[in-house]
This record gives sequence, structure tokens and C-alpha cells, in this order.
Amino acid sequence: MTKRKTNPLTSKKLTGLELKEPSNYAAGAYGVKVALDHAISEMGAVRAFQTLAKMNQKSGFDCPGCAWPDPDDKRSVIAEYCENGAKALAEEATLNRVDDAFFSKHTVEEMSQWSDYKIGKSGRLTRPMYLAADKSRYEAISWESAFQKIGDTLNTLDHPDEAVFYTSGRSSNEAAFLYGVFARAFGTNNMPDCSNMCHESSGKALSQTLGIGKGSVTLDDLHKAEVVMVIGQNPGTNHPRMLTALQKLKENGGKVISINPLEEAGLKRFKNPQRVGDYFGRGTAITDVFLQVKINEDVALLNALMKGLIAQDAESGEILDHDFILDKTSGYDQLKDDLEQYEISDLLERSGINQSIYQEALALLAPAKKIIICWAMGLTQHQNGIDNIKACVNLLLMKGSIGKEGAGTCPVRGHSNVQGDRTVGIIHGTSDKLYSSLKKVFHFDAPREKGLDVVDCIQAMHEGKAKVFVSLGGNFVSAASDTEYTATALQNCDLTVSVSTKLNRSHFITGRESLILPTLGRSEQDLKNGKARFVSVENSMGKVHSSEGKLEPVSDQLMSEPEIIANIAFATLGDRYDIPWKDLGKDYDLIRSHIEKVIDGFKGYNDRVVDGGFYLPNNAREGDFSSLPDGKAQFSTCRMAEQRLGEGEYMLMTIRSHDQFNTTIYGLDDRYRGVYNERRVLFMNPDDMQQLGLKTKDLVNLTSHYDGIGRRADQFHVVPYGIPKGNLACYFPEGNSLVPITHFARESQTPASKSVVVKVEIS
Ligand SMILES: Nc1nc2c(c(=O)[nH]1)N[C@H]1C(S)=C(S)[C@@H](COP(=O)(O)OP(=O)(O)OC[C@H]3O[C@@H](n4cnc5c(=O)[nH]c(N)nc54)[C@H](O)[C@@H]3O)O[C@H]1N2
Ligand SMILES: Nc1nc2c(c(=O)[nH]1)N[C@H]1C(S)=C(S)[C@@H](COP(=O)(O)OP(=O)(O)OC[C@H]3O[C@@H](n4cnc5c(=O)[nH]c(N)nc54)[C@H](O)[C@@H]3O)O[C@H]1N2
Ligand SMILES: [Mo]
Repeated sequence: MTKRKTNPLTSKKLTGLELKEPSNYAAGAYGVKVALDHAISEMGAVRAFQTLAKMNQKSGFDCPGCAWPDPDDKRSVIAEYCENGAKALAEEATLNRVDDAFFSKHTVEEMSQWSDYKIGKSGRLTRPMYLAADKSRYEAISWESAFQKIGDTLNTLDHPDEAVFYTSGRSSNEAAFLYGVFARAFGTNNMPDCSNMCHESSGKALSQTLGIGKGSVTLDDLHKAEVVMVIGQNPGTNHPRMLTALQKLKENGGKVISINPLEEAGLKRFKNPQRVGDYFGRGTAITDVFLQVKINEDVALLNALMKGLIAQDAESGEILDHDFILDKTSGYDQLKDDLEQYEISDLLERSGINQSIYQEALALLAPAKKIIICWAMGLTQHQNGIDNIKACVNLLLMKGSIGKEGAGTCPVRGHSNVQGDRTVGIIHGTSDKLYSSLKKVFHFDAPREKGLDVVDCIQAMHEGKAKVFVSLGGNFVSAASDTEYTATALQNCDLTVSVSTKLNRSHFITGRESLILPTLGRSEQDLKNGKARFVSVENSMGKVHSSEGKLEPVSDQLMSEPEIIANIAFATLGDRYDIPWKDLGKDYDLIRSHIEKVIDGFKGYNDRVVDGGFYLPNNAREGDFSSLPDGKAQFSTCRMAEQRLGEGEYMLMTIRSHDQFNTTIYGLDDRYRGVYNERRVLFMNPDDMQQLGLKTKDLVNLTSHYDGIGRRADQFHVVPYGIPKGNLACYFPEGNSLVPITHFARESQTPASKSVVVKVEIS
């Protein structure tokens, strides 16, 4: 282990909380102002306006924020961007730089004491840096020496499985594919990715029930649905452009049911920043029925809704789609039997929903024939995360709402290319299909044993079984659960390598030696021999399209991700398999022509990817379930939450503020929730506060107790909020130290960071 005393935790320093009333609507003119102010302060006015106009346009680059799709044809002439997309861009295109002088001024120990906000504000990385075993500061290193060091270290391992290759979801298809080929040619399936902490539960549940681990709808379907349910998702902050789609749905007469422990502003009302009328008017009411569910009681609530539908159908026979159930599905009778054991009143009591609001939701669902369910982390990050999603699928299947226009599943993805990375091979295993294609195209035998995912790789590093950790993007120490345990795991390594655009905490919580390899951001020009190159990405709805950066890179020493990976591969494997690594790194058309040969659905990739792109095949969209048992979509029986709260215990969810992108902190406000200038806040029901004798802004500490181990996170201001009794919320990553490494969703191993049992101590 290193001798450096670095701090893996978020800073406990308080910054001066101010509170206002939570907002009643999202976006509007003020949102545009905030976006522009932010962009201009980071990038300067000229750079800001030039780049924002290029974002999400067909000839431009893909927004580095979330994975929400762009319209297929008509795009806004102003620009297809949102407030948080503008912030994501500003963060990447900032004029601040982290250079040699910066690294010689600050020791790693010192920087680890800074807040995440301050670390991020330091600016863009400009050249490769190396932290030697016995040093306290990073020093400049040449690209060549950096690659040599990685290759040499990997080649001295006793077994390829002692290396771990993590991917965050911002990397392009080209980079991700090459990385996957390299890891497998090197000999390991240890390819954890951010998906493991994110939509893994969705992927697993959807593959088992519908035969594809992705959503089934397109943007157009959302405009045409009769009812859209938004469950465990906060689009006003995390997918702002989704509100435009919901607005269109409402204007077409569709209805929205929201299920969330919090009444999020973006789900109340939306003032579209692209519409002049919305600047002055009241905008569009989004939610018709709001079900304020208790944390992790969604299965109970969905079961209650399904029981209600079944009961109504027993009278009229017209509520469920009997033909669809008969022809296209299997397992309906088992589901029906399973639901018989519950009483609706008990289910509603568990979920904290009263009869009259339940009836309102039922009244919208019963006559509807076209339903879409959208969800995100509020469903996936629980022990029964997979059950949550299967319950959604059950409801859709009984209504025949899959495989037709205006209906289906919509897991709303996080990182802008997390879905594409998976499609092209970032996964901790090699399927039979991938194995044989790799063999045919690259002539090597990929490993067949399952590799390590996020939770497993942390444990392996903790136990000293894995020794080299390479990270293609991301901020592992802050994103993973059980922060101190994860930190020890990383510090046990011989070498940690980060391919990054910006400085983050993981650069300080390192193995014995560490390398930072600076790379181009999405918005930057990628020139080779004077010629511009482009990459490609896949959005949340399965459309693959090109992305070409336009800004001048922040430094002439940056290297593109595909080139970095190609060089690492060459330094490690040389010409062992005759794979032309160097050529692949230079020529992305060549990478794409290999993707086309290895992965299904990419025929004519190089031609089709430009000018808007193409949709990948999607069996669920087509209503084709032939790959599943009996050739049918599967109903499931779903388990409800099993954790019960003891005396003095609360259920905590760790969520995002309006001013962050995962571990990147844009600012200290959470405007829609009325929280300003502070991230160390704990949202609590006023009755619970009263019971504990707590007043607004009082300071508390949080503790969790699992497996006989106490974990803690200190110094949070209590904020009275409209959250169910017994439930609490704080921000991620401040709360991550409370989530035990052993607390994750069954099967998907997604850390259960939305249902952590905690106690509250007065600080
Ligand atoms: N600006 C911005 N955009 C982002 C991100 C970002 O950090 N910032 N992150 C990106 C990524 S990687 C992802 S995965 C997505 C995340 O997008 P979201 O999933 O919207 O993000 P969270 O803040 O984690 O919010 C979860 C929502 O679920 C609710 N919730 C929590 N527990 C439960 C529950 O038990 N039941 C129900 N019904 N609801 C619950 C919370 O109240 C909250 O509204 O956003 C992506 N886009
Ligand atoms: N408690 C709790 N924990 C969570 C969550 C939660 O809701 N609660 N959410 C989970 C989810 S959904 C996710 S997806 C993970 C996120 O986990 P990660 O993806 O690992 O984390 P990020 O914060 O998105 O990574 C940010 C870093 O990525 C680098 N970066 C940015 N752009 C690029 C690029 O283009 N290329 C490269 N190479 N690097 C780049 C920058 O250096 C930046 O500091 O966190 C998970 N952790
Ligand atoms: Mo995510």
C-alpha cells in the first residue's frame, strides 16, 4: 500500500447553506440565462456561442451530458441543447488548465483535501503525468514512456486476470470497441463499467423478459403514447430535453403519471426555453397524477395498480389485452396467482399512497392501450432493482403495450454513450457470439470465464488478487460505493492508470504508481495529419450517429482515446496477434469496418453513420420475442423490498443535485429544490425532524450498520422537505461512504445506493 495519506472522502467543509421555496416549474428563460452565464464564465463569450450552436446538430458533436436522443429530422435552429448540456460542455471546454506548474505546486495529499468542486474547477489536463511510488507530486512523462510503463507492468503480471479495465460511459464506440478487443486479446474479461452501477438492473431484467437489454421506444413513440409513467427519474435535472418530448405528448392529449418520493419540479411544469410563448406564459403542466411512493415500495405500488386493472377487467373484459397475452407472452397465470396473495389496501399502505390518488392513476391506465414506462436510478439502485423493472414490464405486457407505436419500455440512460459502449463489447464477459466473431476477425481466443464487474473488482483489488487498474474515463473512487473500502482497494494496486479529460479525486487515490493520460473531449477537433476525424455514439433509443468536435484542443499534447488505447495495446501485445493496433488508432474508418464485422447491426457503418445515423435492430420494438423461452415475452413474479426499518432507522436515497454531472460538481446549488450554496444537506420530512427535535439547518451525522461494520458520513444540514416519513435524501457522492460494498441488487450487483438504512446523530 502507498504511504501517501490521501483523503478519499468528499470535503466536510460547509459552504454556507441558503434556502428558498422549491421551484414549481423547470427550465424557462432563467434556465437559459443560467446556462449561458455558466458557459460564458468558463469558456468566454465567443467560444461559448460558437460551440453551443454546434451541439447536437447533425454536422456537430454529441452533447457530452446525458444520452437523451435528438429529433430524427427537424432540429431547433437555435440549438438542441439544455441548461445542463450547456454546463457539461462548459465543464469540458473550460479555459482553465492543469499544467506542470500546477502539479509541481500541489502535492497529491494536499489536493485530496480539496472539495470535488474545487478539484473540477482546476481545469483541463494538458499532458501525461506520472506519480512515482515514493513521490508526493505528479511529474511530466512522455507518451512513449507512459505506454511502455503500462505495457511492462501488464506483462509482468502472473495472469491477465490481475488487470482490470474499467470504462465510464462517455467514450466513443470506436474507443470502446478497441478497448474491448485489447482486454480480451490480453486475456481477461475484467471489464467493469459504469453501467454496473447504473442501468445493469434494467439490462438484466429486460433481456430476461423481452429479449433485449435496451429500451423499445423511439422519441416519436413518446409523442404518441396515451399514458407515460415516469418512475424513479428526475428529468428536469438529468434529462432536461425529455421535458420537450413530454410537452409534445401533453399537447397531443397524452397523460403523465409520476411515481417518486419527491415531487420534482421538472415533473410539475415545463417552460420550454426554445419557445418564446413559454417565456411569459405558465408553460405546460406535465404530471397529471403524482404518486408519492415511499423509497423502494414501487413493486408494491405497481402490484396494486395491476391488481386494480385485473379486477376491472374481470368485469368488462376490456381492460387487458387478452389476445396479446395469449399470443405473445408466457407466465401470466403465475403472475395472477402471485398477486392474489396481496390485498390492495396493504400494498397501498406499504407504498404510502392513498386510495383516491390510486384510483386517479388507475382511471388513466385502465382505458389506455398505448403506455410507455420511463425510469432511471430510482428503480435500478435497490436490492430488488431487477424486480422493480420486471414489475414495469408486467404492467406493459398485460396492457399489450410492447412492440407497437406509442408504447413500450424506456430506461433513460445516463452517460451519453453508455449504451453504445455496451453494444460494441464493454461487458465483463464474452458471449458465444462475440467469442466466435473475435476469433474469425482477429484470430485469437477470447477468455471464456466471466470477468469482474465493479463490485467484484473492488473486492479483488482489496484482496490483492487484482493489481493493475486502468480507467477509460470516470472517477472510480467517488462513483463506487463504500468509499473507504474502495480507496483501500485502489491503493493496494501496483499501478493505476486514468485516461481523463479533467482532474478528479481518483487521481489522488492511486496504486503504488499512477499515470494520468489526458485525452480529447467530445467538443474538440480530432485532427490527424491535418484531416479531421469523427467518432460515433449510440443514444438512449438505439440510434448510432457521428460526433465531430469543433473546438481547438486545450493542449497540443492531448491524444484521442482510440489512439491511447491502440498505443497501450501495442506496448503490451506488440504484434502477438497481427492486429494492426497503430493503424486502428489512426484510422477510425478502419475501426468501424472491424466493428461492422464483429457486432451485429452495423452493416455499412461508415456510410450510414454520417448525416443523422441509423437505428440498431430492436426485437422488442418489432414485437419479436423469438429468442425467449417458448418464443414469448415473459411475465415475472417480483419481490418487494425486504429491508424493514428498526427503531431510529431511516431509508436514505443518494441522488443528484441540479448542479452536478455524477461526480463532477458544476456548482453548489440545487435550484429546483430550493437549496443554494451547499451540498452537505439532508432532506427530511418535517414530522421526522420534529420527532428528533431538529430545526432547519441543524447539523447531523449519518451512520449505517451492515455486516457488523459501522460506516459514516458527517456534517449535513437538515432541510425540511416534502419527502415521505421515514425517508431521507442526500447527494451522491457525499453519501457513498454509507453504502456497503455488500449491499447491491440481486443478479445485477448494482450498488443499492437508493436504499441505505441509516441512523441520524446530532452533530
Ligand atoms: N445534469 C445531469 N444529468 C445527468 C447526470 C447528472 O449527474 N447530471 N447523470 C447521468 C447519469 S449517469 C444517469 S444514470 C442519469 C440519472 O438520472 P436519475 O435517475 O434521474 O438521477 P438521480 O438523481 O439518481 O434520481 C433518481 C430519481 O429517483 C427518485 N427515487 C429514488 N429512490 C426511489 C424509489 O425507490 N422509487 C422511486 N419511484 N423513485 C425513487 C429520486 O427522488 C430522483 O427523483 O442521469 C444522467 N444525466
Ligand atoms: N451513491 C451513488 N453512487 C452512484 C450513483 C448514485 O446515484 N448514487 N450513480 C452511479 C451511476 S448511475 C454512474 S453512471 C456512476 C458514474 O461513474 P463514472 O462514470 O466513473 O463517474 P463520472 O463522474 O461520470 O466521471 C467523471 C470523470 O470522467 C472524466 N471524463 C469526462 N469526459 C471524458 C471523456 O470524454 N473521456 C475520458 N476519458 N474521460 C472523461 C473526467 O476526468 C471526469 O472527472 O456513478 C454511480 N455512483
Ligand atoms: Mo449512470
